[in-house]
Amino acid sequence: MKQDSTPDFNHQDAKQKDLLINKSDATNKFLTTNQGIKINDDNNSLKAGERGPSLLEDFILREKITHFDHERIPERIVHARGSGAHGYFEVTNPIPQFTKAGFLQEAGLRTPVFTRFSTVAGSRGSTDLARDVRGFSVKFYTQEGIYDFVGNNIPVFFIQDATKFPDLVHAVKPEPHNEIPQAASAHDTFWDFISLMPESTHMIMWLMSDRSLPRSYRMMEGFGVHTFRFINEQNESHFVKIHWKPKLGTHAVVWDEAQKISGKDPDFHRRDLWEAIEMGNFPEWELGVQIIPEADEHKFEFDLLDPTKIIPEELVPVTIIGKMVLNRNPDNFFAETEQIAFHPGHVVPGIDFTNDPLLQGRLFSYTDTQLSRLGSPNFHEIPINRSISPTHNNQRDGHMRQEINVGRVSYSPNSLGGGCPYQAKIAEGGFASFNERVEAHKVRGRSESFSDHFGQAKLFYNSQSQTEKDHIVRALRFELGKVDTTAIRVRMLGILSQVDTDLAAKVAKGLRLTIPATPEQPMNHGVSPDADLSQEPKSVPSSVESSQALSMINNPTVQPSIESRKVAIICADGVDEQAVLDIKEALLKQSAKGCVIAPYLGVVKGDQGGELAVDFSFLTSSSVLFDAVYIPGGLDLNELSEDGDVTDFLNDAYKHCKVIGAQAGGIELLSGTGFASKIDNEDEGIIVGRDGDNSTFAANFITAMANHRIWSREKTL
Ligand code: HDE
Repeated sequence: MKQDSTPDFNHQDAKQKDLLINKSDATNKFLTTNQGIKINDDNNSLKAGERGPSLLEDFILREKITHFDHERIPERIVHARGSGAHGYFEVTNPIPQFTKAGFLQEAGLRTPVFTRFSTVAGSRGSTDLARDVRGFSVKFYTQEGIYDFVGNNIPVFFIQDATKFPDLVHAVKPEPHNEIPQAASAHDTFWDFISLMPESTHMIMWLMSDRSLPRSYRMMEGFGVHTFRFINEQNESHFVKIHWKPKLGTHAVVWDEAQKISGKDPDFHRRDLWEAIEMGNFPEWELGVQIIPEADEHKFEFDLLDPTKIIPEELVPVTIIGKMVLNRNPDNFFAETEQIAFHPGHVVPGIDFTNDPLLQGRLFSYTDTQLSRLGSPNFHEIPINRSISPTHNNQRDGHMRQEINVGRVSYSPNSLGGGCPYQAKIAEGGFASFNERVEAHKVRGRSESFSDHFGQAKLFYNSQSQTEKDHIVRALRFELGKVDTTAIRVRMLGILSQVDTDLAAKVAKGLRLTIPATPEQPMNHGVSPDADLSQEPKSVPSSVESSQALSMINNPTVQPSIESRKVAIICADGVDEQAVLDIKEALLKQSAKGCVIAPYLGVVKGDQGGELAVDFSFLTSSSVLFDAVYIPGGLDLNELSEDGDVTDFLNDAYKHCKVIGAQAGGIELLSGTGFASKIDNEDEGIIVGRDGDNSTFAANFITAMANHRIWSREKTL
């Protein structure tokens, strides 16, 4: 059935209502066994005498321990580490001319969603700040059934064919003999594989860029990666690439900062998402589409079916059609975030697949993996996975079946059940696959149109600002520097030289190696003698030389803002309390937050006799957990400037290109900790206020912060 044509604004709550029947709240309730027996003593097991052996009869002990013994399920083979939230999707610009999907038909129509972000390589307990791709999955509970968007924060992928996925994942995961390193690509097996797979070069440029170190899940883009199809009421198909654009812009941390955050707060992204939602700073993205008519399928210098390619926005602009707002944290991590099961094959009428060979393989994998992860073909009955539109079919039984199907009929055709459940005509909302004509020989091969492996890697590199290019060089020096086998490093230099000779030379300089004169032909490793080697990797120059949308720094759509940013306010007894209150208020007006950091927890005494609550001590926080630092006047300099923690705090903030502000006596503290020459040289990110005008100081501080980082501090390579 098509979605109601009148916008139903209550529909956004439909999933919450659906989940209610499974929620359990123990407030003011008795403790019971799973069989409902009230428990009288939860502290002692049943024994033969107070000092004697436990009795097998103790069904309460056995039930409790047995359940505990089985609490864990296998973690996801990839994307194990993740965090999620509920929210809604709202249509802003309906596109019925392209798709008949009910949830995209009416402006204002809201559909409930659950969105999960993840890293790829690390285990469930690994750090959020690994250099890695981020998963970006959205489950839409539409009135026509479940639609899953299962994308990444990078618009291309490492490989072109699904059959290489297990190899890729084996290569990047911890090495099998010693299970080292955790959540890191900087090791031999990963770069061995990559250096032999030139098709991964474009993806490697993105992975080595700051895209793989997001400042927040709320500040990253999402991409469907593959080309999909939209199908309209007339059964016409258009190709589509799907984009999510974050309202807060796309921002990253720097690598040294990422590594330190991993120690100080490995839950940094999880906490950030949770706290933002609790504070009412609801994360928001716009949904955009690039639409390509069927007739234009072969118009580009790359193949639309090749998942290692983007469509530059200069060739096909992104049209915004809706927005997603995440406004509710889960009640229970396991029940919701862990048990949610996404699948790119969960589509609704109006959305369909292409023959992208990576996508085709994924269509098999995602149901299959749930069978071992969630343990049963009934995983769709788990509350978070349950469709809010009714489900009826003749599938029956299996582990943990919840539904109680009534009647004697579980087959079709039937007459005993009146032929129910009925098949739906297309006009009644029945899903019919797009009737694409396919006429071909059965081959185990790859289209020649997939053999450009360097053209768009160059486009990406050329589109970066100098700062971003330098970060890519440093990332490659780090990653390859962690590789023990010199031959792998050299082979990678050969690949990089096909992207950009300057890039390769700078990486080579860092590794003290020479770029090989003739790059090895990587494809020839491990191929069978009769394999077709005619498709050597090549470089097709991109018709677009540089694309601003690919740079985070040059991207014109990112507006300066400090919304939801955090500022560390360094305090001690005697602090100018009015200055602290004024900056906090100024930050709050821009939806940012000031946190008081002091040598000790509790309170600090202000210069007017008031008290300021301390949020963190230097021991429980670190400047890597904040976006900027402010030092007010009136501090007890003896207490602060001799404390190495304060110096580390400021040094890290400076090194990570963050804004540091100081007023009155705070300027002395800054000078005393080695920043005197930087103040004199008028570093644009060091904001000083000497005249006691708190509001002008706050305005200057906020303006400097709104540009995210002071990149001019970094030495150009
Ligand atoms: Fe996945 N991927 N993938 N993947 N993927 C999984 O499914 C797989 C690929 C992505 O938050 C698994 O339920 C194959 C591309 C995300 O729960 C598994 C191939 C993209 C998530 C699987 C790919 C993704 C997964 C593991 C190559 C971006 C996390 C657990 C053919 C477009 C979803 C699970 C969540 C998860 C297989 C490639 C995104 C094993 C075989 C390309 C965001 O089924």
